Amino acid sequence: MSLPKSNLTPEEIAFFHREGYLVIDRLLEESELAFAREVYDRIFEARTGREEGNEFDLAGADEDEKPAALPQILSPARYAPEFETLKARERALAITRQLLGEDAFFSGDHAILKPAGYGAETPWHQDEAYWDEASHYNAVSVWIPFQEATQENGCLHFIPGSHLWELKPHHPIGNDPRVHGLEVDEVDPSGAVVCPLKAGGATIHHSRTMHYAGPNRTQGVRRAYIMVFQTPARKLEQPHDFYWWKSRTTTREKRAQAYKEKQG
Ligand SMILES: O=C(O)CCC(=O)C(=O)O
Repeated sequence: MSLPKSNLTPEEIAFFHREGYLVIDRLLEESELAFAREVYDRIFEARTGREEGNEFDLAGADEDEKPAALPQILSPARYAPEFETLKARERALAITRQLLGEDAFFSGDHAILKPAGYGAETPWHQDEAYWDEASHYNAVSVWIPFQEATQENGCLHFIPGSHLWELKPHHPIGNDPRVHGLEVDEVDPSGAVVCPLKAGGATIHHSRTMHYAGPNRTQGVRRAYIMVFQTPARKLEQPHDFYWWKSRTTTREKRAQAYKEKQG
């Protein structure tokens, strides 16, 4: 695949490796924004992927009859291949290869919606706490808001340099085993950097960078589309112990299991 030339400067690359995040003013073309929003709203409106366990409430107990506090869809491009056609995908891959190495590849996507007026906060966490405890990762998330992202509607906050930390212990949000979302046990956010963005801008963060997004206190929805890129993961001789997954009883898992059994 011929990729657009990535335009990160040596200073930007050095900034990412030092701070664990990077701000890109524009990743998604202005002309693609309205289309991207339309596709995004369509799949959230239809709760696409719910039966398979791929649509759920990241911050709540995920009961069918209650509106989700923080709706999330895993692998949205599977349901809306329009996302694969966005030029931002190729651009993000080219940028990521500058940051992680030429063997970096797209490893998945997800979307997190903060509904107008009540979308919940995304608590402080490191992404790797969600992943395989037996693997070592060299990975980033490219986070793109499809409207302006502000401190009021839930832009990202990062703790500079935290990508160099060990993976910290996490627990389900609110210590509720029915909740899929994770929160770090302890963190001092006093040195955090807030990263507001224009629509179609992006932040890139390392898979260990400690990050947070506030609740949506505005009258508009906050849409974020996230692509994950990584180099091939390496198996750890001494796996971590992600005990926070072991006591989990989410309805998302139950739906995923039932769906698998139905498929045979
Ligand atoms: O969009 C959000 O609220 C949080 C995003 C996030 O945690 C991530 O992209 O890793």
